[in-house]
Amino acid sequence: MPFESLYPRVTATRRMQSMNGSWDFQFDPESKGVAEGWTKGLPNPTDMPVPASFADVFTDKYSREYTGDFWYVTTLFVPGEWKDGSVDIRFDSATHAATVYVNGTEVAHHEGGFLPFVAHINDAVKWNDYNIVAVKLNNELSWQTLPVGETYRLPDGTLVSAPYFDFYNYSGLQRNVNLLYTPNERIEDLDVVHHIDGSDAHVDYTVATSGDHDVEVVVLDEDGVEVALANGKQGTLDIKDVHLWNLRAAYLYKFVVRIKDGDTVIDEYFDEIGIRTVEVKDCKILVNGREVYLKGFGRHEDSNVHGRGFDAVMNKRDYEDMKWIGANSFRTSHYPYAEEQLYEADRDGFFVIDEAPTVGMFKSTMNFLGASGAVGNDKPKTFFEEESVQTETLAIHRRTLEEMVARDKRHASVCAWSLLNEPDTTNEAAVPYFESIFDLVAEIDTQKRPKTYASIMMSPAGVDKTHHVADFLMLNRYHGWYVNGGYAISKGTIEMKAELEKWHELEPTKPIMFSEYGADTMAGIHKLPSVMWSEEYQVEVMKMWAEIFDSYDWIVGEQPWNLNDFQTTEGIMRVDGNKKGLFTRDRQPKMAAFFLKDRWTAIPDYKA
Ligand code: GCB
Repeated sequence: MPFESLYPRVTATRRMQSMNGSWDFQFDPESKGVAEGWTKGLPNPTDMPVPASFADVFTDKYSREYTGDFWYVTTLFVPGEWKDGSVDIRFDSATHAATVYVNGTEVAHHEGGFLPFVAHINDAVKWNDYNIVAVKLNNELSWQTLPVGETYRLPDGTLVSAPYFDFYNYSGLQRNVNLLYTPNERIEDLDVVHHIDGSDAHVDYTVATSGDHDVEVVVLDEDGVEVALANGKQGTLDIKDVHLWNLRAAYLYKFVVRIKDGDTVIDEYFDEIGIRTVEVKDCKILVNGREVYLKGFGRHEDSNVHGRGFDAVMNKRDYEDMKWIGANSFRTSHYPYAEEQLYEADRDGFFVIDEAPTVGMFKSTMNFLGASGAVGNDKPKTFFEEESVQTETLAIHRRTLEEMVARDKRHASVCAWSLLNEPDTTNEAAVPYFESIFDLVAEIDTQKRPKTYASIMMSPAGVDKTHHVADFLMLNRYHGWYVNGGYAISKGTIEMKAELEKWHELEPTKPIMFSEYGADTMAGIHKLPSVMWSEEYQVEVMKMWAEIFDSYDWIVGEQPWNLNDFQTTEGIMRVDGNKKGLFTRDRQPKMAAFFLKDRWTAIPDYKA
């Protein structure tokens, strides 16, 4: 699906009309919408803003917790002058599955709630006229959805989702929706691979188009001065005295691609691209050949009332908070974030570990099944021993990775891939599955970025069967919270160091970073001496981990959980959500944020 991988833009040849705004909305608990003609209008709609999650705009619990089919409908005027080109609706995401209809005709179906897709609508539209666009969504969870979970019925028949993951199952049209016009002969993809050669760079590029005309690629620097030019769908751009993209010191070139017929421009597309290399070597992560130390966070796209709805204001604040505290990186836990977030990371020089929506692949009380009290934990087999996981889920996972790499491959900020969060790696059955997805990404990512997964505490060194596939190790560990909490915190240090030394013995050349650690902390609870949940205790937990990180030079980064407090399914382990944020849900710092600011602003982004 190359075309949807291009972030939509207006250029000399492309047009775009936002479809954000107020749509008609209705739940369809009996899944009767198609049979009853809802594709042409909803019988009893309420209005719903796009983009947003639907859950938190409602005041009743049935609506917030709603699981099943639901519909969004809007009226769309399609300009007649666009008839000579391709007209498509691009959904930046639709969570988790969507079928799109135009004037009652099905035009697209997509599964997976965190990556874009397009509906090609030329054959279904009335030109220069009003059209009805209807989207039937579904937010049920299963072992074949990413993220993974279950859906069950209450005695009265109400469907309930039981996430195997610790964040609220927000859904809906949560990102931008745009109507696009592109010429029929169009640019469909652009791929770049960077090589640094002294003070110069060579960029190998490949352009995919839907036709045979010549392609030209021009590179402009930040002052708009042309610095390189090449012709052909494939080639190399030579950039003299290159300004490299570096951590917290970004530089972006504008790559302009044109399909030309003599002097006539048939199609034009551009992207802002940073030039840098990333590799893992001798226990180090190197950006442009220089050793980095990662300071940052696991995050969520989550805010009050908007839920997971795209929120440019909150995103901006998150970047300002991360800059204030001295961070240089984050992980898109636990799903690919909106493309606007990656463009911001490109501009601000953040090292992003881009994570697939592959979370919940562990059957135990810690996968938040227990926390939500929803379903039993009596499964005899481990996750990867289930046949449907090795066949259907694997196929879906592979397709999702293809979509994610296609969308995110040009971003300088995307420096590594996380292919799973906390999977069950305790059993050999995980091995062929992991090899399949890691080999796939090695093949399709032409920049050959490092690949990894976030390891769960129940699968420590010696138990984990899959670490051989990872280029660097990422550990999620909760000493000081789920184990060895409170007064026993010093025991956590001893146990963690013992595990780390075992990891280093097993993988003596692989760098290790911490992708999660932390403590739930209710902002405003102060206690002397500290108790768990107090702000003082979160500071102690951060200090305990800092001492561990500073003990080994093969530890290459620290990303506490989480940047902000965030919403989860209700349950006895969560007080209106997960409170491990260093900032509150409204983006104000807790005490421990000041400790991290002091620590991180004293640690340089590059070791040398
Ligand atoms: C984890 C998960 C994360 C949870 C976190 C927690 O290991 O990866 O999604 O929110 O622990 O707070 O328990």
